[in-house]
Amino acid sequence: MDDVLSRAAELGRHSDSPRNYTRTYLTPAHQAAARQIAAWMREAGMAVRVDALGSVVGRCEGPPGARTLLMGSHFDSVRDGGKYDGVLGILLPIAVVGELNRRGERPPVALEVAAFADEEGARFKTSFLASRAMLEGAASVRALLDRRDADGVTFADAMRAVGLDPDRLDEARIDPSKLCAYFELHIEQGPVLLGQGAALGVVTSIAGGSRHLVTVRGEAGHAGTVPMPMRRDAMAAAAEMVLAVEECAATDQLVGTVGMLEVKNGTGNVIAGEVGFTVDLRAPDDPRRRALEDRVFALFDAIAARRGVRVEKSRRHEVRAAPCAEWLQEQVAAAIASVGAEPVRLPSGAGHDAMIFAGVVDVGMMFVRCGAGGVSHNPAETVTAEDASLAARALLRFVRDFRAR
Ligand code: HGY
Ligand code: MN
Ligand code: MN
Repeated sequence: MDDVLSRAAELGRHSDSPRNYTRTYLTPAHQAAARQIAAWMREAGMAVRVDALGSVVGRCEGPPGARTLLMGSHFDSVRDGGKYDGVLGILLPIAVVGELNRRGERPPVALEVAAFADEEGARFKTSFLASRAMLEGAASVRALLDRRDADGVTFADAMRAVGLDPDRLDEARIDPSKLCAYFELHIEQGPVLLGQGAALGVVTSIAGGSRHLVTVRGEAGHAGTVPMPMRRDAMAAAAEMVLAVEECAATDQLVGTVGMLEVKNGTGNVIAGEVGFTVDLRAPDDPRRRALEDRVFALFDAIAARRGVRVEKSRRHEVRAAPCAEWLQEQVAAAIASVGAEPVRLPSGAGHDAMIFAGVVDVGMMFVRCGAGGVSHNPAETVTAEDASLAARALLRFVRDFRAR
């Protein structure tokens, strides 16, 4: 089958930055990657379309009247990320469809491979944008069109710049009743498979998450003249809140992350008047995540009151925890076992487009072992050629033996 890792390396050269691998929504690098993916889909014998949000979808017909197994993942990235996050879940299904066509084999159902244009949301602070739009159309996107990126470009203008029309968002919608399942192959992005000496895993569930933007407002002042007890220092208050996120998540054995923090008009000799930061909270089930949110935000209010600053929290994104259907787990496990690998079952701490589909169709996921200690969202992210080849063979078997329920 196609050499997926060399294709991942080739796609990795399409980056917004010459210094690292960063591919954000609708940039020139993103569009070059989209064209390359479309070309590989055509080479594999698929009919290809680009949807209203810029996702690239390849289709391989199945038996007359058969429903569709949708396989997919994303081809945008985080900043300074790894080359396999999302991309592997696009390239491996393309390789499998190509192999079926080379063998002259018709799949048991129709197959579609979706390369989602935006999942990480790094450019416009969106999340799961492209998969949401496939199911919700304009309803999930229209409110984002005025968002601006770091250069002040609006989401709508970024669409127009690549020939997409913000007034035709609804055309991205698909009819989920035509799907028999959604399947996503992804690197694990963690150390579990590595720790168990397993190359492939069966995902049992996907942790839910929420992301918040927190703004702390104190009083800017002169670093040399304001006595410490008289300060309403937004930076010191934010720092205490950041540590509160870490402490609450650790205590609850969940995960909480502050990934971005920005001081408004920050200057070395000025007491910070306003600080903004992000909070990302995740849990295997929604009640535990909401309890964590409540604890964290109650602590923010107490810290703000004690320090005489104001704190505002706005929820920017929330996605519910999602189960992987048992019948799909069984078929994924059988495919992994058929290539001589141990089908280790594990939950996903990372979010995936599969969560968005879980609301309307049964979803399944297969993980591929992450090298380098299981690190991801980091340029050190890696997959071995052996594991990629084993994943391709397992995926081929999964597709050939697939039985819709
Ligand atoms: O944040 C996530 O879990 C995914 O990488 N978007
Ligand atoms: Mn990611
Ligand atoms: Mn991903």
